[in-house]
Formats: sequence, structure tokens, C-alpha cells
Amino acid sequence: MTIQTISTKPFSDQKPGTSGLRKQVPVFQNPHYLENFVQSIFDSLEGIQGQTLVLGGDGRYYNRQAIQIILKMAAANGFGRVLVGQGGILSTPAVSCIIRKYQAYGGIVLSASHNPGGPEGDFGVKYNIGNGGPAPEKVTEAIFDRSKVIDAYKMLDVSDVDLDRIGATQLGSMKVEVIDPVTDYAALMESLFDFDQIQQLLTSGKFRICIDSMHAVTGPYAKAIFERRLNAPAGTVINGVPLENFGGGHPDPNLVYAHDLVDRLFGEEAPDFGAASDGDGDRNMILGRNFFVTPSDSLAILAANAKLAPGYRSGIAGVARSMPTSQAVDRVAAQLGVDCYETPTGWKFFGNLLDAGKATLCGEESFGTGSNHVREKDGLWAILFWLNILAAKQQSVEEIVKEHWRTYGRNYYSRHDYEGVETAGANQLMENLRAALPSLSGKQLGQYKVKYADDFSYTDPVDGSVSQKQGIRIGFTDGSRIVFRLSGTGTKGATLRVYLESYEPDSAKHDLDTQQSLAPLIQLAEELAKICELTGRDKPTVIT
Ligand code: VG1
Ligand code: CO
Repeated sequence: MTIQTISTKPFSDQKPGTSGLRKQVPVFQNPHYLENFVQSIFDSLEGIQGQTLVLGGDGRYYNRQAIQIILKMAAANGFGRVLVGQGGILSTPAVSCIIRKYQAYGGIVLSASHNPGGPEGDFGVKYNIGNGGPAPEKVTEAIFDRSKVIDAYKMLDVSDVDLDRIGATQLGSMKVEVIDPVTDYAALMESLFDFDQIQQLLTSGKFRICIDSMHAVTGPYAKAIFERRLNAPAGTVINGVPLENFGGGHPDPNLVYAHDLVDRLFGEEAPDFGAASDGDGDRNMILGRNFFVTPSDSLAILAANAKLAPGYRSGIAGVARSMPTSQAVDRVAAQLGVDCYETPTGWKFFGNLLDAGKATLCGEESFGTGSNHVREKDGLWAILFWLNILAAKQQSVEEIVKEHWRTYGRNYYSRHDYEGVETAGANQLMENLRAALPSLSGKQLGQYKVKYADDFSYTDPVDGSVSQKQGIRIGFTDGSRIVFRLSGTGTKGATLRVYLESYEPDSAKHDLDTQQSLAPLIQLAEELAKICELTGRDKPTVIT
């Protein structure tokens, strides 16, 4: 059992994006590619000798191979212990939970989240710090800098660890503990929500639910929590077996990709509640019978009703949302008299606010919601929170949402994605918008008057770090907004995201079709950005 030092050459493209390093599987399979990145992580950390690392992934293709490589590298680099999920499985929120519970030094999550998997699909590596959250930018920048000059990595020359058997094995001087992926996470959920009340609802015979795990990581978690602990009927969880290629699907919980669930909730004899999670279990989509809850509304509704859940009975300290997320939650915060923070896209920006106790609930328009219970967004947590509220209020999903709109007004909201467009055109589009910003302020554009037009810059209120160029925002005097940004998680070409929002206080106008009510803004976005001309697309790939 010797430590080998293997020579390597840097790859130039190992810059982590919105959420870790994501590439197509064949890229990660290039000799030294994964090893270089993992060694760059280890080289950027201080004092890892003898420390504990948490390791797991969403079960996608290459997960098991990558885990074996990382275990041998962790041993060679001096970690004292690695906690790894059985079968290599750990959801992103479970990693966060386990890092915190066992006070680990950090964790590595192997996932490309909602991106498709399989031999030609995507793979990803994400490093989480000791608070359980995604590494902040200063850490990811250090990792990237290291990756540009790396010339060797360390690896212990040993045979593979049996990932399927719970228990401990020794790798050199490092202990590997294969743990049950679900137990710690399920216990945390039970500490936050009224499981008795939820169980009564689910076993009453009057309320049916359907949970779609999309053949991704939440299958074992959802079966353990909903079917075994809460006694929901067998079959409540659909697509519950994690598969390396997610059954050929796209594990992104939205109206387009979660079609099995959507067909049921919008079909005949539809259940009362439906929900789906993404590849690594940090996203959620909430549906009622024939009813879709916009993620931004979901965040606002959880904030407004937080006290109904035992874990939040004493109220929330503040809320935070990513900049493109709708301003629905801002209105709830104002009503509650708590602060509302606006951060750049990506969960790493919530970490400091959560650690400092400035925010209790956080959310993103991209089907991500979470709280201070961990430092990641958390799909099953959001689903349980909704069920807790439904059980307490004894109303339907639709009634709860419509009542919320009557109280706070409705923020019509939609995101239009142009996926896999040519990078040059997408960059040009953003540059043109940036150049036009100074001339937009105060301008009348059709029915809208521009209140502000800028490229979003964020100063972290806790550590003062500054993040620039986080998206073009054009806000109008009536509260409407258009936001443009390029995705930082895609692996092919560029993905343009256009976020559209308008506010309607009049409850007589709360039943309009979202796309219709946003039509003037959609038109304006096209005129301002020349999307069709610069991307060659006359319509979005995905509308959420
Ligand atoms: C997207 C979402 C962002 C989310 C990120 C990671 O990033 O817009 O809100 O935090 O994915 O989510 P981007 O840069 O492609 O817009 V996940 O579930 O992939 O960990
Ligand atoms: Co995810």
C-alpha cells in the first residue's frame, strides 16, 4: 500500500461554474482529468490532515468509478476518515446535513444535478465547506488557480472499497465508513416537521399524493420517508429507483421534463398533491390537482406560513432570494417586518447569510428552496414543508396559492431558456445589452418606463466580498422586470436565460394565463436583446 505521486499536466477548462465543475462524461474520463481537479481541491485546502470528508453522489454514470478514485486520493492526501453513502449515493442536501452533523472538514458531491446522465451525459464535482454549503467564490477561484499549474497528484495504490456493504474499512491510515445515505437526513426532517399531522393527512384516505423521483437520487429517501415512515400507500413514489442514466430522462423537475408527474396531476382522477425532485435532490416542483406552483411563489408561501411547521414556530429571522427570483417573497418579508436579501444566482451566496442568522429561508426561481437546517437547497424538505402546511390548513394547494395572491398580490413570473445556443452570439447579446444600459435609464419603452438598468453586482453583507456581472436587470416603474443572464451550469455552447416578471395587485386579474399576461414584456425582451437575430432561435427551448 504505497502512496504514488503521478505526474500530470494542467487542463485549462477546470473553472467551477454556478455549482461545481460540470462536463460531459467523456471529458471526465480523460486520463488525469478528474484526478487533477480533485487534487486541486485538496491543494487549496489547509489543515486536512486527519480530518473527515463526506463523499457521495446522485448515482449517475461514472459515480462509482469516481468515488473509488477520490477515496484513494483522499487517503494519499492525509484525510483521516471519509463518510461515503452506501452504493455511492448521497443527495446534495444529505451531504450538507452529514457534514454539519459530524462536523466534517468538508464534502465532495458528485453530480451534474438536473443535467442528463449516462455515458454521453454530464458529470460533475462540487466541493462543500465545513458549514455544509457550496464553496464560496474565493475557494472555487483558488481551486481553479491551482488547476492551471498542477503538475502531480497523489493516489494510494490499493484495491477498491466495497461501497455496498455498510461498515468501516481501512485505506492506509484513513478509515472509510460506508453509511446509510438516508438515516441522518430523515431524522433531520422529522425534527423540523409535524410528522404525525402529515401522516394523518396521508392515511386519511381523502388526500392522495404522488412523488416523482425521476430515477434520480431521491428515490431511496422518498420511499423511506413517505412510504415507510409516513405510511403513504406503496406506489406513492414513482420512478423511485436511481438509474445511471435516469431512465434516459432529464432529471429536471419542471413542467416539461417531469412529464410522468404532470400527466397524473393534470389528468383524470388526479391526486391532490404532486412533487418532483431533480438529479441530486436539491430542487423541487410543487403541483396541486391541475395546478402548478411557481417556485418563486412557493418560497413566498413557505415564508408566509413558516410558523405552521414546528421547526420554524418561533418565526423567521429574514429571507433571501436570488436576483432573478420574483419579488413575491419581498412582500411577505415586508409584512413580517424582516429583512429580504437579494443575491446572485447560486446557492453559495446564501451561506454567509444563513451562518450569520440573517436569513432563515432562501430560494431561487429555478425550483430551489431551503432553510438554515442545512446549507443547500433541499427538494424533499420543501415537499414536506408543503405537506405540513396543507395538513395544518386543510385547504387545497390551489386555495392556498390563491389566498396568498389575494393577500399580497400576484407576481406573474416566467423564465425563458434558450439552451445550447452558439457561445459567440450569446456573448454578443450580453455585450450589446451591457453597452445599452446607460442609455436605458428613465426611457419610455412602450407601456413601460425604465426605473433602473444595470449589471447586477453583489456585496456580501457579512464578509464584504464583491461579485460582479451577475446578470442584466431592467426594472420598470410599475415593478415589472426583465433579467438576462447566461447559465453557468450548461456543458454545450451557451444557455441564455430571460426572466420576466410583472406585479398585479388586483385580485380580479389573478387568473390570467402567465405567458399572455407577460406578453408585452416578452416582446420587449426580444426588441431589447435581439434574441432571434443573435441566437438564431425564434422561441425558447424551455419555458418555466
Ligand atoms: C442553475 C440555476 C440556479 C441554480 C443552479 C444549480 O444555474 O439557474 O438557480 O442554483 O442551476 O442548481 P445556471 O447558472 O445554469 O442558471 V442545481 O440543482 O444544478 O445544483
Ligand atoms: Co440540483
